[in-house]
Parts: sequence; C-alpha cells; structure tokens
Amino acid sequence: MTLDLVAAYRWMRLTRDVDEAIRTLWLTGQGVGGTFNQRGHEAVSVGPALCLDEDDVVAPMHRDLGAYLVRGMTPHRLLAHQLGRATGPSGGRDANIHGCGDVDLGIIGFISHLPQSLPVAVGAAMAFKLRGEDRVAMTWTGDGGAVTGLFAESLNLAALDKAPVVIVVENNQYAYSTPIEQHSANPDIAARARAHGVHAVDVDGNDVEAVHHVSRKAVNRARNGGGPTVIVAATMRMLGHAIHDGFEYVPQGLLEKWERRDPIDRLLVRLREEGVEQERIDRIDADVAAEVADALAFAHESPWPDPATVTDGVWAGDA
Ligand SMILES: Cc1ncc(C[n+]2csc(CCOP(=O)(O)OP(=O)(O)O)c2C)c(N)n1
Repeated sequence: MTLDLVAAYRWMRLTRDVDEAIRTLWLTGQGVGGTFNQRGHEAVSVGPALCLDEDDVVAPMHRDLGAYLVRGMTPHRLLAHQLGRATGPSGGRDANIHGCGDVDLGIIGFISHLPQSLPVAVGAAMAFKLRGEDRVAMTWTGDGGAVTGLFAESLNLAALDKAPVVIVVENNQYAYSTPIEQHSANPDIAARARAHGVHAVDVDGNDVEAVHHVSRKAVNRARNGGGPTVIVAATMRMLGHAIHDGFEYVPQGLLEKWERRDPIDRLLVRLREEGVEQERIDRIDADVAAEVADALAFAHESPWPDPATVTDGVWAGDA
C-alpha cells in the first residue's frame, strides 16, 4: 500500500506544531517537565507508525511524538501531560515524554535508560508469537542506544525467535553530545545488526515516503513469520538533546546541510509535484493550528491531580 502523502503531511505538521507548543510552554516557564525536541525527526516517527494495524504495539522513544499522535494519543492529552494535569496520560504523575504511554492505544510508555524499550518491545513480539496472535511490535532507538549491550542482546533474541518486531534506529549522528565516530568503532549500524542475524536496511530518515516504504516491508515481513528488521534511518536532530542543551557541539555547517533536507519541506515539494493545491495545504495548516490551540486551552483549563490519589496505579492490578 502506498503512502497517502496528504495524510502523512497532516501528521508531520501536527507533530511539529505540538512539539513547538511544548517547547514554548517550557521557554515561557509554564511546562512542568523537561522537553526533548524532535524537530527533524518527524518523518522517522510518522512514516513507520502509519504502517501498523490497530492491534499492533509501539514502544516509542523520547523523539517520537509523531508515533504517539498516529496511535491516537491526542494533542490535548499530550499538552495536559506537559503541564502536569490530571487529564494527561499519567494523570499528572509525570510531565514529559519520558514515561508517557497508554496500553489501551497500544503505546508502551517510554522507558529511560536507553534502549530499555527495546527488550520490552522484543518481549511483546515474542509473546504475540507464542500466543499465535497476528500482531507486530515496533520500537525506536538512537545511534547511541545502538552501541549498548541491550541492543545486541535484544537483536540476538529477536533473531533467534524470529520475533515479529521492527526496530527503527534514528541515526541522528549524535548520542546526546557525542558524535557517532567517537562512540562507535563501526558506525555501520545495519552491518552490526546483520551480524546478529537480523535483516537490516538503511534509509533516508528525512524522506517519509522512503521510510514508510521500508517500514511497510518490514511490518509485512514480521507479520508473515520472517522475523525482525532493523531500519537504520539517517536523520538529524535540529535542536539540542533536551531544552536545556544549546547544542554548541554540532557544527553549524552540518545543521545547515540538514535544514535543506527538512522532512516537512521535502514532503511539500512532493505534494506540489503530485498536483496538491496550496489551498489544501493551507487548510491543513490552519486546521492543525486550531487543533493545537484548542489542546493548549484544554490543558490550561484541566485540573491538577488530586494529591489523595498519588499512590493510585503504583501497584500492578490497582484499579
Ligand atoms: C543508561 C543511561 N545512560 C545515560 C542516559 C542519559 N541519556 C539520555 S538520552 C542519551 C543519549 C542517547 O543517544 P541516542 O540513543 O543517540 O539518542 P539521541 O541522541 O537522539 O537522544 C543519554 C546519554 C540514560 N537515559 N540512560
């Protein structure tokens, strides 16, 4: 199935606008939690997530707001989360994308200490296979996460079990502030994945059509018993690791090069090639802006959590 380019544009625009709203909340002293900006990563979170069925699960990481939105986590809940309100997915117990999930939407909350979400996603995929369920798990990690022991162990187990899992590596070339050539003696992540017996492909992570295409193949492969795929998506994080990081360590020339490859601008070029009228794009932009404004108002008007409920949900099995 080919990608609906207009729908992909809407998701990517929504991702960027929600992301910007979260950044503005923090910069104006209103956001309660930290923020991990995803500018430049929109194609790599939206493209793969659009390949999944309702019963599949995702375990996104801190730069995958697009995957949360595609899976049905609304901007309203995400912004309420950022303001620490009771209407957010953690009921106000956490206030950033670290720790934000909703199992009812098939979103396994992000687990820090990267890439801890990876063995959890592999475990979910193994469970699907064991139970004979037609379901796929998808997860994301960074180039830094891909040099840890857990990455190797998760890939080994996934390959052995032919687990129906798709692992997207967002190779934004920096692990926080450490450039890939300083944290990896072999920066060819796909080759390292293949060494574990996992099918692996490289893709331009700023081209949503390309990312979607390889993801679709990987999801089909997983669903048909072909086992795991690692998708290594080359991209760039256009702002700091988190809001407090001025990212002075990234050469300006590198950022300028990637600015010219902005995933949303590139999709706009494709939309024009396909004859999509500017009026239609403007309408999407206006609808998304209105949705985010409405979500912001909802978040601000939402109640703070009731302190009496602080221990609710701490123990498994709690109502
Ligand atoms: C075990 C562990 N050590 C350190 C950290 C702090 N930390 C959070 S993100 C990150 C960098 C991860 O790099 P990468 O996987 O490339 O992701 P990105 O640079 O896109 O954030 C670090 C060191 C952590 N969360 N867990």
